[in-house]
Amino acid sequence: MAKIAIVMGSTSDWPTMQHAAIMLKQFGVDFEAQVVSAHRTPNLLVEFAEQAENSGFSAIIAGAGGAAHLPGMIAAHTHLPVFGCPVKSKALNGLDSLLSIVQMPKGVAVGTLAIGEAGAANAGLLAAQVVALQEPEVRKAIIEFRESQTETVLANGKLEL
Ligand code: RP5
Repeated sequence: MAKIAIVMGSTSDWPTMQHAAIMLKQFGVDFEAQVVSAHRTPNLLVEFAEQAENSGFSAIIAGAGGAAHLPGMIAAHTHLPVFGCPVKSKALNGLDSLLSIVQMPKGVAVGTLAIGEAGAANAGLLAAQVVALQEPEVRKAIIEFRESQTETVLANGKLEL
């Protein structure tokens, strides 16, 4: 079974990044989550990214805040798909994180998600969709999730004063 790596710059990113993990768990996709900091553990970053494919990961979700180099640096050291999650920063509310992650120069790709919890959850969903290409059970779980989401909206869409 394929598995997904979730990495983040700090333990302080986990309240956001756990939403990627929650989504993967919901679809029955295995994952491993760990702190890998571009600034504080640069050697670990290189080692992790270079070994990620051999370690059995199908994609990497990378979340960071502020001057958020982590997703781009990981993408530079692996051929796996990398999904970047801008974590809300204290000073600039995550706009700094978003711009740091999204503006990758041509030739090295990071798929950038929204700032914060929604982006992390959608990174989990996207990574599960990658796994679903090979795993029929995961594909089925994603289709059921989407159908149930649609039904919930349709059932609660009428508004009254
Ligand atoms: C980044 O710096 C991390 O991704 C985190 O979002 C931010 C702040 O880290 P801490 O000072 O809370 O450890 O590297």
